Amino acid sequence: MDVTIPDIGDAEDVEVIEICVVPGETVAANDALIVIESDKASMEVPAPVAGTVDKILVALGDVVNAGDAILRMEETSNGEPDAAEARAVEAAEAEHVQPVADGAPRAAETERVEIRLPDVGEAENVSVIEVAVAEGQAVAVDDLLVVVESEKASMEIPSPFAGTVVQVAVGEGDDVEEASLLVVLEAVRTADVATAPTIPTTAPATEPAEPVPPAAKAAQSIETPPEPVTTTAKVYAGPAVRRLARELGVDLATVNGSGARGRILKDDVKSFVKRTMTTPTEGGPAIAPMELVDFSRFGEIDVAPLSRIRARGAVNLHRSWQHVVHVTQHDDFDVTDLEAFRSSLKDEAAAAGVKLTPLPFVMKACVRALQRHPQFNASLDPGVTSLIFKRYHHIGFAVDTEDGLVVPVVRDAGGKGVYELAREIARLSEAARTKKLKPDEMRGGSFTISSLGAVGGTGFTPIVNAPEVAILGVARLDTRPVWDGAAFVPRKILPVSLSYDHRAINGAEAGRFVVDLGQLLGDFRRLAL
Ligand code: CAO
Repeated sequence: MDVTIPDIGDAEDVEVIEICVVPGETVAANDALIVIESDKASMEVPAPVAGTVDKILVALGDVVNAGDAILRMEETSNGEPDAAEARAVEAAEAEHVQPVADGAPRAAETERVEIRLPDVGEAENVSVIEVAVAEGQAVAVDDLLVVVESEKASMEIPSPFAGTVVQVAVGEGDDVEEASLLVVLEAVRTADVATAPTIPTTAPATEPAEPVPPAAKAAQSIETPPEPVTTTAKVYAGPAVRRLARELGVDLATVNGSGARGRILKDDVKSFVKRTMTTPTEGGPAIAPMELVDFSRFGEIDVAPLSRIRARGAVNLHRSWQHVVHVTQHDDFDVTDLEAFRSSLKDEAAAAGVKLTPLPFVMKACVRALQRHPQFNASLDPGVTSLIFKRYHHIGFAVDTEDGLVVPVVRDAGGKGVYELAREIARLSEAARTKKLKPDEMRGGSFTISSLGAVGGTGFTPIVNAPEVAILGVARLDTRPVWDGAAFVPRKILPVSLSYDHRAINGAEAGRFVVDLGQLLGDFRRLAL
């Protein structure tokens, strides 16, 4: 027989997200065959009868609709209800008649029961995060109906009775409080109900020895601790959990469920990720991924995609942050004389069409310091076995653009005078801001300067632009009172912060580099030495 997708309400074009069986597998009636998922919910398509799977007609990711054939199976006759029994079971279903172990259906009382949210303690802002049932669906005792979540915990609301869902009074995202109506059940009450879980109305009247029907599995697992779910074929989890697992790239088949009957909860997925990520590996403990928080639960939000520059920059910065052993050395340079010199050049520079900011002077001095301290103009090989010294001095500088940070490179900065450097900086930053930089103008840097001087601040810790090994952060120069041994005198002070890769450079070397740079900027004539 062909098994088809049942009526799935308003949902159309639902996706096959899980195939729970393989050809040749024996299934009991009601065993999950596949799981489909719409935008709002996921749903297991159960085996209508016990039998053997012959052929699977869909693949993961296929889009299906009600009536589509998903699987071909052969109904088993051994131990299965014969046609008459099957009809009796159907009749029992229709009239809420409870089949019992001896196969003789007997009438059961049905009663409308309202399932309301129980006492949720101190919890505030409780909302529905998962609705696990649909109207018309048959449920067994302890089947999950709804999952609610407060700011601190999530809570499953199971069905206290077997029966049929006649109304689902909440939707995902609804806010609820104690006693809110969740689900209305047409509950089946029999004498057995009080003492044992009710066999769902769809269970076969005569239980075959093997395979074990789902109702029996349910009964077993209520009495004994739930078996961990370990096979891909039998993942038991709701849509929200499946969505979370997909977002985090977790294979649910490898997660043990701690919920009723081995159901996988969100917390199980999170603990799994945490365990996996913190299991020490060769390179040390890995880092657990950030969780996606639904901020809209706390207030209005806007979501803007990152520009490609920002997204790529984020990846590069993160990589550098993880690989480079960062140390930042701070210093204040007395640049009073340099500032006097720069002011004196203003008219001349303007006549030459150049804007002389402190940056080209800093760049010029950096090249000289790099020549004297070549390990700052180097890269570590990825295996961290050698230092690659560069004989060229291509200096990158960070440019703030509306799309994010861009780092153009001034080539052979050592061979250029301050005016020429100023022109190059102006040209490249203009090109960066108007998106006209050529790829070659962003490659090959051997050292980077990040100047926030025009913006402000007294210091910051720049991230090394790996595979370079050092970066100079320049903050805003200011006039400060400095003690000259006899009195406080006003001096122009330029705060700088040198971040470096401690794997390639040791602290004393960094100290010497910074002192040297300070002397060069303190007395620019030293560049001639
Ligand atoms: N202290 C005080 N004033 C400074 C200064 C400093 N350290 N550096 C520059 N200024 C002044 C300049 O003299 C100029 O003043 P005037 O307009 O009076 O002449 C003004 O600030 C603006 O300078 P600028 O920004 O036009 O030029 P620049 O050479 O200093 O910098 C550039 C060029 C491209 C680096 C800069 O425009 C920029 O984008 N900076 C941001 C870099 C950034 O985002 N870094 C952080 C990266 S995260 O690591």
